[in-house]
Amino acid sequence: MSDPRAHDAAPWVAGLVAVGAGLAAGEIAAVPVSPDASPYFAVGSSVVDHSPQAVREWAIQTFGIADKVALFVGMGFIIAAIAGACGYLERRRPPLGSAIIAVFAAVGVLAAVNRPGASWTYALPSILAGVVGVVVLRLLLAQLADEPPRFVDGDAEDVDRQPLSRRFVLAAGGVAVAAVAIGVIGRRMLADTASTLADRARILLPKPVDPAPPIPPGTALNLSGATPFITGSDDFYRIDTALQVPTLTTVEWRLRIHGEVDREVTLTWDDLLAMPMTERFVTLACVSNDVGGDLIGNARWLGVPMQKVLDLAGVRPGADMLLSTSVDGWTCGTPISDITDGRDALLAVGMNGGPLPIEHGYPVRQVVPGLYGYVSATKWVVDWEITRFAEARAYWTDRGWSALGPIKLASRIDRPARGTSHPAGEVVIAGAAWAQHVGVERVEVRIDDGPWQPAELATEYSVDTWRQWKFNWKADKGDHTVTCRAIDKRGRPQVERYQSPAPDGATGLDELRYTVT
Ligand SMILES: Nc1nc2c(c(=O)[nH]1)N[C@H]1C(S)=C(S)[C@@H](COP(=O)(O)O)O[C@H]1N2
Ligand SMILES: [Mo]
Repeated sequence: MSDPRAHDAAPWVAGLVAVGAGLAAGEIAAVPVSPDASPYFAVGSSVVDHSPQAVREWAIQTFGIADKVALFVGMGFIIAAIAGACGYLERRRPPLGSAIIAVFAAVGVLAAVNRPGASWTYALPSILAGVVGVVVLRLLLAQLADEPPRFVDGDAEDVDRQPLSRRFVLAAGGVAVAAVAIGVIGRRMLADTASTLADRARILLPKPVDPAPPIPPGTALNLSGATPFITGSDDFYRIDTALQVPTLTTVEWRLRIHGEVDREVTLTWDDLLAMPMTERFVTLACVSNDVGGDLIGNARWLGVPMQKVLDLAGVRPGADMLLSTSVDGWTCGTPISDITDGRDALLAVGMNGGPLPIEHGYPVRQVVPGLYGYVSATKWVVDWEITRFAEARAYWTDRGWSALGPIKLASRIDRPARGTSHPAGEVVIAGAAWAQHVGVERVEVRIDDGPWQPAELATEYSVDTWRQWKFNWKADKGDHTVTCRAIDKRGRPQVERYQSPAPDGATGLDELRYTVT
């Protein structure tokens, strides 16, 4: 009697299949509404938007650019556990399982109608998901309850201890297959980037009237294992809060400029493309980049100087913040003084010779040398409000990060890889250093507790790009620690004391250990 029967698992399976069917219904129902109306993604996005700073930092530190995948997998496990429990509870204490599904549907409704630009129709997919979940759960459990009790030795067996009915297996299997099919079709239709990709393939970008200066010889050291000077668009780090990449075409794109301006202006793609274009290499960095981290990249950007775009509207005296908003409602506050001081702040349409990749902000994004991405680099940008730091807050400043985010001076060791062994003799250490909009003056290397020794610097391309360096180390036997530090053109060395990225960027020195044999 005590041997485990498949029957014990049946209510859990019923819960899982029912919730899966509900989610699949939610996906397909979101197709005519909006990708943001999908219950799964609406709740996921709200989790991202409301997770505390420490959790976000932990996720980026632990999973890096795979943080979104980690969130999806984590949510999947949590939903599966709750779904199974709903089946169990509905069987034991009806209608508790149905009630929990209804609560989750309500959470979906709330999350969806609070997405940027949402209307009441965003509630419908979650409502449908809840109804389908409850109905399927009840129908499946009814297949179990309908079994007539079997009599063994004259006793009625416990209802829960009967062999699984064929009807239950067929029903659960059938619904599961249908749910997977519908879910996959719904997801494909929601994540449809086809029209954006077609738009991207069709457009022609103008030649810059002010092209990027050529790369002088000696800028790239071309050492294996070291950072290339130019980061390819496919290798460029991606950080954003968008669980589904926004799909905007150049036909749909508008930039509305309003707030403390002399006149409101709305730019179309053709308006923007008619303006003279500038092309520059700029090294973009994320504030979450920890010491030695790789959330940084250097690309060739093509765009219109942001100052020229501001001039179309005319910034009123006293305004000090450009509050930019992306099509998916992310906001960013940039000091107007950093846009108008002559640096190459671009409203960019091109990256490394092509249009922006969709994940990097197609069709239009901002790039401002010297500022971390969270205060400057709005992707899929559609709205500019001219305002004041005293009046407005942006996405990450609302979550504990500093309102101002100048990039901190930093350097990194790229090769040899951490913890590797090397024969005694010459070991070439190399890396990169950056002090955007100030410039790197010097890089120094320290072996164990020895003196700081100068590294050999690659040719500087510009103060807005990172600079490569190398150091020929005469390594003797033993375990060694190699540390690097940069000094900027203002004569300031890197801050040695470690500080984690929050709230305004990491400090501390990159330090790698090697074994020499
Ligand atoms: N719309 C939008 N733009 C955004 C973000 C975002 O979450 N949403 N993240 C910013 C941050 S924190 C960084 S570091 C840069 C990263 O740009 P990339 O993904 O092209 O490297 O984009 C910025 N622009
Ligand atoms: Mo960032």
